[in-house]
Amino acid sequence: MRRTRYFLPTLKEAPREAQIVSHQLMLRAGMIDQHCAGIYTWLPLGTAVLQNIAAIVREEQNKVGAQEMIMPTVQSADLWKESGRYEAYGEEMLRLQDRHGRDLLYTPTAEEVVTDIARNHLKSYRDLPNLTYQINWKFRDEIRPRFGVMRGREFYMKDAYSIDINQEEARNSYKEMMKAYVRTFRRLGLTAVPAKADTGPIGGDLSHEFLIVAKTGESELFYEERLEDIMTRSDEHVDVDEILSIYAATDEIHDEATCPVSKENLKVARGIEVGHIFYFGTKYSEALGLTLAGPDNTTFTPHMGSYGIGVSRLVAAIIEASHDEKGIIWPESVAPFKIGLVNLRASDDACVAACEEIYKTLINSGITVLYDDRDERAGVKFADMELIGLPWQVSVGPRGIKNGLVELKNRKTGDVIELSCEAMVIKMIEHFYK
Ligand code: P5A
Repeated sequence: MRRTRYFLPTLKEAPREAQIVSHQLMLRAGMIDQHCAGIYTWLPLGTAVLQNIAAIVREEQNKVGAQEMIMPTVQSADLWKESGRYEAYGEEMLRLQDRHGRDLLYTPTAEEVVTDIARNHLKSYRDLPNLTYQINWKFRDEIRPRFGVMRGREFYMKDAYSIDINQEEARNSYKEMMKAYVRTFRRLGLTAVPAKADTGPIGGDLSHEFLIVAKTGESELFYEERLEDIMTRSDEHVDVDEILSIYAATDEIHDEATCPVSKENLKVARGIEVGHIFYFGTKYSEALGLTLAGPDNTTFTPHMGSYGIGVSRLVAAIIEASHDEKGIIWPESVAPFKIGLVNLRASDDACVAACEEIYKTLINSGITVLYDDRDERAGVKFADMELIGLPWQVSVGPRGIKNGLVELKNRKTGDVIELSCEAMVIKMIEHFYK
């Protein structure tokens, strides 16, 4: 993408309303535009990151056998009246009416719809297990939307739902989903702590929150320190039983008096909740009358669970976990472009020719590039590149290019090397396709 053609409205200063660094940087980097309280437009750069995160979440869901579908965002209130949550959800639910005066709502979550689909289409125990998910917009009329997309009113969530024959099978689904979560957060370059949690309005008796350790986190977190190593291992293999055996809890559950971990091994931190999983048994299947045929002419009520990831919140959480005083530092897996190409002298024919050649070659190799071809001062271009945090920067200037040399900088380490155009291209291809 050429910067002269790209809609990227970067700002020198953060607007005053932004209190936390991720909100400031998302506004300054031209990722989002506030529409009204807690509701945002995702501009092209923000959209690219959001979709890269969603793609990783999707791949890991598919890997454990979850099947993607898309449920309605506007739902009939009748179903929610049946489950009892139309009243219970309270002021957070956005209620609407159609032209016939029928009650509708904008979905804050979708347990009711999934249970309704199951009662319409599943017949017997042979149809189980059933594991589905969607990645879709939700609305919760938060009393205090704040910190940008961290706590929005409209937000993007991955929500998965499991339906199983009994409690034991349901716990297996819960563990499979946990496996997918560990892999997902590893790929996003995050240290996520799975903590025992309260179930709130979703209900149930088994629940874990996944929290990213960050000073600005809204929850307090207590965990055994060795959990961090396990959560950040780079391999595919995940031992869920091992993870479940290590202590971690949010402040709602943690009790100093009964905590099994010694003071020296217990870490206390603040965390951002980026995922929450629930096993709630027959709460919704009973309320909505979902019964299936069992073996030998019996019937039974299936056991269910639901599994959320805050995809839009993750964009902010990644920035909280990965930035410096100059701007964002994207993990390669989610970066909106892998490489930023900076032409230091747009009026120099040799620089332009070299940039065009590099740009073409990298793009033809399947590597995403943002090419800053503007007629701007080098300082302005560098500041923008640091701000938007692409993992690699290639700069082409008149002095170097006389000898066929360019500079390659790693945004995270700050390391800079000078090398020929060809060597740089080969190094990048090897790096991204290793
Ligand atoms: C699980 C999936 C649920 O809604 N039902 C379907 C269950 N869980 S949850 O914990 O309430 O939400 C799941 C994740 O969504 C993110 N989230 C938000 N992100 C941004 N702004 C909000 N206002 C907001 N509310 C919830 C969180 O990451 C949460 O873990």
